[in-house]
Amino acid sequence: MSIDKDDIYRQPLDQVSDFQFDERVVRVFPDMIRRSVPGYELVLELLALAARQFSQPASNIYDLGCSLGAATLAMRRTIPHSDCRIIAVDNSNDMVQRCREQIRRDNSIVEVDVIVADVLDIDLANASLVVLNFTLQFIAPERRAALLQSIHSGLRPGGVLLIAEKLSFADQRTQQLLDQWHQGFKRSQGYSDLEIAQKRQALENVMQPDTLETHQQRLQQAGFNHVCQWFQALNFAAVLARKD
Ligand code: GEK
Repeated sequence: MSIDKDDIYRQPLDQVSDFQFDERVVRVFPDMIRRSVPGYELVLELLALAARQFSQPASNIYDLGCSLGAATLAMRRTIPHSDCRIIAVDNSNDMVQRCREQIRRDNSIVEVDVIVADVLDIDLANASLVVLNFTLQFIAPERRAALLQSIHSGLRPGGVLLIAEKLSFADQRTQQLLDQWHQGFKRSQGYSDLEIAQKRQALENVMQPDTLETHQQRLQQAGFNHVCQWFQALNFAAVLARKD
């Protein structure tokens, strides 16, 4: 797939509407996420290693909010069990169409189903590994706990959930400092101040980050026995939650 450069917010807009994962975003998505999320590529590399370590024979691996399938592809290439199946889910039809093309071009053995669905409507079963790679932040906050409970009940014993997210911070100084640092990261990736401001406005009602403490507490309440942080770059972090 040829990757177009993200120029969606380059020109001044009369009105900035809410961000949507539509055809326009699909076209530039790989460039957009790499230039917006510090450490995105490293997280993918580590997900590939996680798939090697945590996938269990004859189990399902879920990639919830799969976009173009970057995490699915990374994991597919390292899962050592040919009888595993990856179920990749996204509620954007445009994303899923393009994701299916990407998967078709890859000839790894593990089977992949790419499904258009809301992750809140999925019945997970026989899972050894579930990935929410920068997806939970787009789910309505009041529905996040129920989603984690349903993931917990769909996991096998020893199963693992990996969540990567943008964080918010209770401490205002930390919030400001990391926000500014993140803006500096985006500038260094070639985004102008106007692009940064318009994208931020578009995401305001759509993406709602939680604090690390909220993530940890909610995972424990959902029944996970072990929760630990495994990554942070500026205001982006990732946690592992394991079911005994
Ligand atoms: C990656 N994981 O490249 N149900 C299903 N999908 C959803 C829902 C929902 N309720 N809400 C949002 N999405 C990917 C990156 S992007 C992160 C994930 C970002 C989908 C949405 O359509 C989009 O494709 C994805 O979640 C979030 O590893 O753009 O920052």
